[in-house]
Amino acid sequence: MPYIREILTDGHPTLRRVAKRVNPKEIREPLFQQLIDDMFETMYAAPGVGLAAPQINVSKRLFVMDVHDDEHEPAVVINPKIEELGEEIELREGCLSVPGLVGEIVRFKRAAVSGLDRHGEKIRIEGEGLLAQCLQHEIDHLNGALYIDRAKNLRPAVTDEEKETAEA
Ligand code: GNR
Ligand code: NI
Repeated sequence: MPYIREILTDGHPTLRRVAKRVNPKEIREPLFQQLIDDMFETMYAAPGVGLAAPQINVSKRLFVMDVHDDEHEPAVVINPKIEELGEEIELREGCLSVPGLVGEIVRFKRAAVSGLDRHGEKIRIEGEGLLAQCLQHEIDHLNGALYIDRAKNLRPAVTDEEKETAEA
């Protein structure tokens, strides 16, 4: 059964490590499948639109995501490679590992990620808006970066909009 794992917060060294690539042979193993299930469980409970493995103290290159729109299914991406597309825009952002804060960050408007799914099959996800923002945010986690490293106007979430960004 999947269970909710503890989400690390800023200050924990695992959040600052460059996560290790996953050996594709490991993907089929029950413990790895459990990790994926637990990541979804933890992301939905938070609630959040994405969660990277280092946030639950697993320094491996994978993340889960569910932006809750009609065009994109919930996804797990293992060993992701990102293409940043289109122009840059400033967006409001939050992170489950930096609870209660929001700030503005410059991101690419569109992004695509290719990698492996939970069966070890190749996948590619491309989009704009929150999906593109989330892809870039999760890749940053795998590289030991947090949005607060580059954010402007970092502040406690006060308005309803800010709270929504801060927690989901
Ligand atoms: O749930 C989340 N919401 C969010 C909102 C704006 C920009 C990025 C994000 S990702 C965040 C979940 C999280 O911290 N993933 O690593
Ligand atoms: Ni985050």
